[in-house]
Amino acid sequence: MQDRLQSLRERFDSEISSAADAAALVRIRAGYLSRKGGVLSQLLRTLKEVDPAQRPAVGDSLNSLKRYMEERLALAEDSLATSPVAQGLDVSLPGRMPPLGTAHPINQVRREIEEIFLEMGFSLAHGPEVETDYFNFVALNFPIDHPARDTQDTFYLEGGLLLRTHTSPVQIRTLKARKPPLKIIALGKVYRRDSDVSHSPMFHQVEGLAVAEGITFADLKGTVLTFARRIFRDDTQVRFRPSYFPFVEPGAEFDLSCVLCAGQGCATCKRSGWLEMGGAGMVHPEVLRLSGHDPQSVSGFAFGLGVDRIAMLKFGIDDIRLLFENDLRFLHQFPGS
Ligand code: 2U9
Repeated sequence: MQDRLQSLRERFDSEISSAADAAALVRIRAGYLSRKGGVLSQLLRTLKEVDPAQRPAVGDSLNSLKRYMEERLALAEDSLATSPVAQGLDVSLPGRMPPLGTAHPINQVRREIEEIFLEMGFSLAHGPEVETDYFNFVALNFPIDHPARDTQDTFYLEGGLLLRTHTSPVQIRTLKARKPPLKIIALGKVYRRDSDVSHSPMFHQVEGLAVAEGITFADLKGTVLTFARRIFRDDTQVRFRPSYFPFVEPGAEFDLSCVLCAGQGCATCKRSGWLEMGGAGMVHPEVLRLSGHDPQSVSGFAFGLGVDRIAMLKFGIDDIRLLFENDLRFLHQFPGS
């Protein structure tokens, strides 16, 4: 008898757990507890046929099973009555999607650039945007009367501080703190007093620096070409033109074959087939010396390019200022990731 009660309880439990609505509960209640056809009521009626010695124990078990079933049924009926579905919620309605943000186009390009240089063995370096005259100019071999130091071009702050005009101070700080060999890139915001369709007072630069024994201009050319082919198209060509920057010698500017017309000539490259991309060179011996390195035993290359310009070319944006107005109608056009 006790075994029979146990299996009855198990069957009841499984029916209760799978009961989906009030009608199912009514059926279960009738099946087990109704006076006429309920299994338990029938069993209670057969109690008088049980051996009198076992009758009290069987009676107790039957009654406690009955109480158990009544409690569970009452609980199940309660929770169905208060469930959201019982109160009219339509669970088949489509979900309300929360608005998701996306990375700003500059940050999308920034991640791509960092990924490429990390794969080439560079590590990322960071530094402050508020700098001293020493790290921004002196350590980079800028003469005291260089036009970039003019208050017309540089944002000066109180206390002899300034907003960095390039990311080069990050490389100086790294050069002073570490021993070669080192290969770093610094990508971040820089500030210059300038504003038109192709200049914003705040813009983004990426600069690379490699210093070790035996570094040559050929290493620089290979690095820039590899980067250009990864970030734009894999048939991109690079050309270097001699130029001057106080912190490199020899210095150069480099152009890429137009990423839109592949050098055929179009409106973007002003029919020339080439796009000006950035500057580069071998680190000036004086810059190495000022940061505590012997230019006789190590050499280095460095390059710099504008991140915003890369983003504008990749996304077909013709006014740099659009990137910094935070107009969602503009930003939504670059869902990226
Ligand atoms: C150290 C030594 C040398 C980084 C360099 C340039 C040339 C350059 C501009 C390109 C367009 C900046 O974004 S832009 O406006 N950059 O022309 N940058 S070489 O040279 C360094 C940097 C750090 C210690």
